[in-house]
Amino acid sequence: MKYYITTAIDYPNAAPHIGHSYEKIAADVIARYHRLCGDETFFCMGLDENSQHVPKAADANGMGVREWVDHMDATFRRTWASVLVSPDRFIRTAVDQDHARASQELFRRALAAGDVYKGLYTGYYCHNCNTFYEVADLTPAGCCPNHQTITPDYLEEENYFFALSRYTDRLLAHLDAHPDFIVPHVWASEIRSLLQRGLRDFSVSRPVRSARVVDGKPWGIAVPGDPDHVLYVWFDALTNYLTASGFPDDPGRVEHWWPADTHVIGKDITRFHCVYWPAMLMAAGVPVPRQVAVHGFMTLEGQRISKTTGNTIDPVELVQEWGADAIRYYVLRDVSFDRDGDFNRANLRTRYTSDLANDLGNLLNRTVSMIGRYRGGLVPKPSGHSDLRDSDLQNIAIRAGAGARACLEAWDFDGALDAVWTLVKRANQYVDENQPWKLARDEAQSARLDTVLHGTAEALRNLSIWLTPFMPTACATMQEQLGLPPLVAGAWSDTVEWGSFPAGVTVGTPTPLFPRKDLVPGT
Ligand code: ME8
Repeated sequence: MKYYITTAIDYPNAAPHIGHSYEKIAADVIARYHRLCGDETFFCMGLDENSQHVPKAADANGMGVREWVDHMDATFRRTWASVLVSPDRFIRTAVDQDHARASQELFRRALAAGDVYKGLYTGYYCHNCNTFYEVADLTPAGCCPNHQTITPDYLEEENYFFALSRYTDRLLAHLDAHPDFIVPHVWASEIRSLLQRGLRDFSVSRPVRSARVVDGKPWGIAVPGDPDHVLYVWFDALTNYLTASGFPDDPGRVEHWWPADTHVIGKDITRFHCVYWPAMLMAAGVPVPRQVAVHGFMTLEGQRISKTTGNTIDPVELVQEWGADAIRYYVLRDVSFDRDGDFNRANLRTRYTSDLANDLGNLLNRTVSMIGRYRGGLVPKPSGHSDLRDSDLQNIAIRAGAGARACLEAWDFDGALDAVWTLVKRANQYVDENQPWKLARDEAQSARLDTVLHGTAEALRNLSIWLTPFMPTACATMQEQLGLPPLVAGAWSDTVEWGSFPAGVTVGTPTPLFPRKDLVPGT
């Protein structure tokens, strides 16, 4: 099966913060999960460069616009690499020429279908979220409902409009026919009520005179056949998902990858993805994506982490302190996908120490050490004699793997980790109950010791597969210490066979997976 997953493309007006990383890590985990299940996976991310607030950010930072976007590109890529997020394509909407072609072709098709027309726009426009508002949408103080502190500009301008009002019924019918189009379902209900209130047409262009001129050209993608307009930035930004599938240059590639399987986005941009985007595609005669997965916000002391508020946390610094695996684990363990959640340094420290260093790291360390000490480093064959403790370990392992899988399919990351941790905990108990250090002193218990060491190694083998999407480096280290080869695509299905740890392999040197930190108060 193929699996095509995308994230929102970020505005490069400032460096990414931990909130942006949440979305990218979540999508990366799902992409890695699909690869592990043997799916041919394509993961796309990028930068939304054509917004007019990007040149403003360049000015504010004393840089030329091109220089600025290149600098932001390097900053974003460095950040994603530091949290081990690895897309197959990273689109830059102001640089990649195939993206300009895709956006213009989509516009042409919507125009040819009679769904794009010229008209006069009057209303408010927030330059930070690039959203058109009516007066009723603004806060009592006249601010953008999204940004709260920014006052949108009043505009009267000739624009091209997209006839969104014609799509209300088709979009409602699409929701009815595809109950999992928007997950979690709470967002589907919200979009449904928005549709039921009726839709208004929206602008899909801005006049060239409102665009910044860079290298002699207006910033933005030209409206085909009309030099006086550039495309509304959301029109081109949404099209990035289609660009990456090969549209319009490579129909065979589009056929293979499109429709996208999942767009992963934050809750502030559902209207664009669940209303505008499917309608734009319907107008152009292109299939609608299978699913939009919507996450909540990461907050700091209850307030949304945002560039506008300035309460940002740099993921790169966190990684330097804790390591990428621990940060990936922490954000998905502590902040549920379906709601807002606070970033909390004390919780990060507790999770690191208790879940990672004590529970998981210690299980690996004691297992590899005991195999070294009692069996000369060779993983023994189980004896054939097993008791209730062994079958319990096996049952919990099977339930944990199935539970993790079901949760990942449902975008429930903390549920998946909870499920996996039932085995981490049970395997540690299994060691405590069986006391291999006592068995090792009694020759008559040698077969039992073999079973226990093999069972524990087997639990770790499974854990190292299920946790790979979350903690790829730590899991590669686990496999290395267990003497196992690196994982191959499709490895997840192996775990159905409990007990398949290859006896006779030589374990590596036991080294702490998550070294205990000297804990500095207040960090
Ligand atoms: O919206 N917690 O870009 P953006 C979790 N360019 N997610 C957060 C967050 C937080 N505190 N703050 C932001 C845009 N995000 C457009 C997208 S897609 C065709 C165009 C998420 O840089 C936000 O919800 O403002 C969005 O999904 C992504 O980061 C990019 O936000």
